Order: sequence, then C-alpha cells, then structure tokens
Amino acid sequence: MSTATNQVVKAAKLDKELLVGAYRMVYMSRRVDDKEIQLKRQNRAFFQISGVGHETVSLAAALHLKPSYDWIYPYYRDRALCLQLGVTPYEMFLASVGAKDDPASAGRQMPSHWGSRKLHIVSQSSPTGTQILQAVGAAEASQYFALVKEAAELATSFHSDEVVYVSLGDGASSEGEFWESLNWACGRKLPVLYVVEDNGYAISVPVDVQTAGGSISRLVKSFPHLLVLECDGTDFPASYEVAGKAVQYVRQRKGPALIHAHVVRPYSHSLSDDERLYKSEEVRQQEARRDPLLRLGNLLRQEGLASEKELKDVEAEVDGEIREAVDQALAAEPASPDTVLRYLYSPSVDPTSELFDQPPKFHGEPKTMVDLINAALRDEMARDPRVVVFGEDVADCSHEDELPKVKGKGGVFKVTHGLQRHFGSARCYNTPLAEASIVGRATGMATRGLKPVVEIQFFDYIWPAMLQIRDELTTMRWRSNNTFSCPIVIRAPIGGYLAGGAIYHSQSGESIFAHLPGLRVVMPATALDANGLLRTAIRCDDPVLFLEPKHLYRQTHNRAPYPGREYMIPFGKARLVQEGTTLTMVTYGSLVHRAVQSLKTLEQEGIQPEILDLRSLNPYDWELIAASVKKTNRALVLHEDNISWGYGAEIAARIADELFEFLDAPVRRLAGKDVFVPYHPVLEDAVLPQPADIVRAARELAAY
Ligand SMILES: Cc1ncc(C[n+]2csc(CCOP(=O)(O)OP(=O)(O)O)c2C)c(N)n1
Repeated sequence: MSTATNQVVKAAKLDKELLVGAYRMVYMSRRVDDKEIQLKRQNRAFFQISGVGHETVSLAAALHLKPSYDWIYPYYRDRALCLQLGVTPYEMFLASVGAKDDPASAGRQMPSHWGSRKLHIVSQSSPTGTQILQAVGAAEASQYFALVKEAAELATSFHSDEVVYVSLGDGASSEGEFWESLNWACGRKLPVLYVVEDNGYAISVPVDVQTAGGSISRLVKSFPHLLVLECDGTDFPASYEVAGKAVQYVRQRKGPALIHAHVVRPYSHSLSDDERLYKSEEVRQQEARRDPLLRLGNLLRQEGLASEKELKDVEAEVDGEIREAVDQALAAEPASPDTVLRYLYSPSVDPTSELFDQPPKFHGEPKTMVDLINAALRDEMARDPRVVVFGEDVADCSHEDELPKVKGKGGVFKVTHGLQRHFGSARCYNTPLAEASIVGRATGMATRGLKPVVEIQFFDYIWPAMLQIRDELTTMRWRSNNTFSCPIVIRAPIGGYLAGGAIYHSQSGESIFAHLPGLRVVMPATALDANGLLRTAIRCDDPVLFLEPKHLYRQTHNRAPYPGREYMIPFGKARLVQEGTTLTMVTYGSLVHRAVQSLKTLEQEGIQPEILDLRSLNPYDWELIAASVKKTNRALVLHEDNISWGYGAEIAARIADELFEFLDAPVRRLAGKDVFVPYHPVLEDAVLPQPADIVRAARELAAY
C-alpha cells in the first residue's frame, strides 16, 4: 500500500467496519459476475458483461449516495454500486436467466441493464451514453421542483439536496450527447455527479486513440462550475474520499461534479470479447496487479484491520448467499411469451377511450392553427404545474430584464408566443441548439413526473434526437416492464407547400416514426383538431410525436373558434371530411385540403369520393377505413411524404389483405415523389402531390 493511501485511510478515519463491509461488497460483486459467467457457459444465461475491475469506485460512490432518495443512472459496469444501493444477488440472477420476476425488466433486457423503481435506479439501455442527457434531465427536474413549488407538491419524490448520479465509460465520453449534457448541466449548475470509469479501453480502442490527449478530465476542466476530480478507481480509500467530496459539492448545489476514475477491465469487454487479441500479456499483467479486490484485501491485511481468517469467513458467507440466490433464480419461472406486447403503452390511461372524447364549447372568432395550439398550451400549463415547455427559441426573450421592452419571439412560428411572459421563465425557456439534448433531458424529466412539451424547430432537424427517440423514449416503459415511463410530447412543424423551404425545411418522414412501437404519432389538419389532439397528447401517459403541418398554421380554410379548456379528441379516430360513394380517399395533414380541392372537378364527372382525415397515425382508425372501403369498394391513399416504404404502403397493404373481397379495383397510392423537396416553387410542385394529380388518380381508379 502506498503512503498516500495510508494517509487517506487515516485522514478519512476509514474504520474497520467500513473497510470490511467494502471488502464484502466488492467480493460479492466479483462472485456474482463469476457465477453469471458460469451460467452463460452452461447456457442458462444468454449474455454476460462484468463489473470486474470497476468495483471499488462504483461502491465508493454508492456509499455516499442515498438509496430511494438520490436518482441513479448507472451503466453496465456498476454491479457493486447497485448491490450497495440494495439490489440483491438474487434479483441480479433473475435478470441473468431472464425470469418473469426480474425486477429490472422481466426478461426483456440483457443482465447488467439495471433498473429499480424502489431504489430510484432508472432503467438502463444498451446505447453507450444515452443515459447521460436523461440524468441531466432528472437533475433539471430537481431544479424545476425547487423553483415551482406547486409541481414539487405533486412529485412522487423530491429532496432539495438530492443528487443525480450518472456513470459512463471512457469510450462513451466521446459521444456528442456527453458534451451536450455538460454544456447544460454546467450552464444551469445542475446537481449531477458524473463518474467516468476509465478502464483504458472501449472494447479494443485504447483511450489515447479515443480521447484527445488521452485524458477526459483534462479536457473538461474548463467547464464552469464543474468540480473535476481524478482518482485511482481501484484504490478504495482514494475513491471513497473523492466520491465524498464530489457528492458533497453537488448536494450543496455548487454545480455538477465529475470523477475521472482510472480502473481496469481484466475480464475482457464482455464474454463475447477476447482481449488477448489486442492487449499484450505484459499489459494484462500490469492491469492484474491493480485488481481492486486484491488491493482491498491487501490493505486490510497490511493495516491489521482484518486477519486472513476474517476475510475467509466473509467470503464463505457471501459464497453461501450467492449459492442460495442462484439456485432460487434457476428455479424461477421465465416470462410468458404471451406477455411480449404488454406495456408498450400505458396500461392505465387509454388515449383512444371515451374519456378523451370531450365536446367543444365554442366561443369567439375563428382562429388559426397557430392560435389554437398556443391556446391549448396555455390551458394545459395553467391546469398542471408539471407542464413545462422548452426548445430552441420557444421563449419570448431569454433575458428577463429585456422582456418588458420587447414583443417576444415565442418560437420561429410563434406557436409558443407569450408562454414565458405568462407562466415565467421556469416553465417556458430556451435551451441550447441540440436536439438530442432536448429530447433526452425531457425523457429524464418525465421519468420524474414532469410533463415536458418540447419543440423541435423543424421536423427536418429531429434526427440528432433519433437515438433518444428510437432507443430510449419508445422503449422505456416496455423495457422496464412498466416500472418507468417518460410520457413527453414532442411538437414538430413538418412538411412543404410553403414555397422556398427546400430540402431542409420542407421534408416529411412520419412513416419512420409510425414504425416505432411505443410512440403515438399524431398529425392534425385543422386548427380545431390541433387543439383537441394536443390536449389529449399532453394528458395521455404515452410519448407523443405531435406533427404540425406548418403550411396549415395560418390558412384561413382550417380556422375554428376556441373550443374551451376541456376539448379533446381521442387518438385513433379519423374525421369523416366528406361522405361519398365512388371511392375512399384515406389521407391526413396537408393533403386533406388538397383532396377537398379535387372534389368540385370530380363531382362534375359524377365521381363522389369519401374523404377520411386520419388525424392520428399511430394508432389509426382502421374501423372507419374498413367501413368506408366496404361501402365504396375502392381505396386511394394520399400523403405528402415519399411514396416508397411510406405510411400509405401499410394502409394499402392492410386494405388489400383484410378487405380483398370488397375491392373492385387495386388499392392505389398517390404521394410525394421519391426525392427531396426542392427550393424553386415549380420544382416543389412537381415533387409534392397537387389537386390535379388527385383528380387524375381518382378518375383512373373510378374507371378501373
Ligand atoms: C451508441 C453505441 N455504439 C456502440 C455500442 C457498442 N458498444 C458497447 S460497449 C462499447 C464500448 C464502451 O466502452 P466504454 O464506454 O469505454 O465502456 P467500457 O465498456 O470500457 O466500460 C461499444 C462500442 C453501443 N452499445 N452503443
């Protein structure tokens, strides 16, 4: 043991009880890994990734955190942290074998993908680094609860000195989301404790190749308010001391802290990896000498804090506990195959139900879609203090001292205008130009019971948030077997027909999102529907992508008077725009009005189309589609998005499949061409479907 460590032991008054307890935990963590490796080799577990080499720093952090009080976003190496916080070896083995009673996921996720509602360990996924922005969101929720007392009163758990822990590997610190998270956490002085567990490798990539200069702590030192501490994470006393300082700094609300802990990874990356392929024997032996279990045992013996016998007794006791836990887990029932579809959506709040079918109580003059979306946001923010609005440019004016002197921005389309002025800067604010950050943080906030309604400025720029949407937002409830959820609303202006929008301000792409299980996708075509559907989106318990065809924002043809504070439209209910007998047009968004524009010509030719506006794309109103096609025997699916692999392909396939015997003609589709929306209006017109194209397609179908 080094003299430095010796001094730390003395200075920190690390007593025997603490150190022997730590040894017990590190040993337990190690043996659970060893046992799981054995189970994998016996084909009774199906994956293994270990926490070996990371145990002491992980444990040291846990010893300073409070279970069921602080919020924890660990990564897969944090077995020792989870054990210390209260996850049992039995529960870990339930995850190894994929048992029905596995509290983390009921057999849906790989082992070491931690999750415990009771202990505030938020369900973890596999993408490296996605947990970081969510942790920052959870810390932002903490700050929000401190500012908005009425929201705090509704929180399931809030403590003014709580800490949000998040860990990651050295490799994950290369993800852009890590840097986005630091920018906001430091800018807002959020209570986040980052632990970078640097084992020198990301699978086979060494840290000097991974990170400029080879040291993440050196790179982050200039972030304001960030306490940066570095330690040997295989040295328990050193790790314990550093973790104590960092947790205290965060509890005292001085800002976020980051511990850069140097650890080792002697068991290869996972059981699917063999590190001998890229690490020499010499390097491996150097690492083996830093084994945290070995070091802690040596410290105890050398300091005379525990005899060989005492340590052996501890080990024997743990071995017995593990044997019992594994036997029990092996006897546990696997999850039943008929549960696989369970918990994609909220089991308690059904947005397709009558509860969400509330009639309008009109008053005032007709208003545009922008006005009525704004009205719904105002109503919902007034109704529930947990509704919070953020995004790029959504506030009126970030600098509050300037606010009385200006009219206010309120979004590039003015949809959120006046919300900051009315509800205050805590409830409507601008955030950095970083879409993953917007969605990732919102996800973390929603996990803590807030209802973020965030704006992606243009649908064309939703892609940086795609990993958060596809791998986090949509999976959270399902992967945690309904123990965590994140019902946020993402509003995004979408589509073309505005002229001049070109490739990056006019695209559609809803089918990509409708394809994702776990996400509700809505696209209104009128001001009234936008108002009623947004209220449903905010009050429902599922994540919703709320797509606003921006071309329709200020059109006079779709205006309506304000329908009152309780007006709601259930999801999955189409609107019958026009009754007809010749053919059924199934459409939504900007093509609804274009379909209506085709009516005059078609009716002159004796063709009477029935027009359905789907309004919500997932779920969608199959009942009304089927009833209409059974009546008209012909179907034309219309949308603005590219035709190939588009939303219409699914609808057309289902009509062909389930209504074949009712059809007198093939199911036809008319949609945007398979190319990007160009800048010049003549070119844009050539790409997007026009009323004349609809007339032609309907005429051909009627004549078939
Ligand atoms: C976004 C993403 N890219 C790639 C992977 C595959 N992958 C899993 S772990 C890993 C290396 C992670 O290294 P590091 O962050 O240093 O953590 P360590 O495993 O070394 O503790 C990679 C590339 C992934 N899970 N997620």
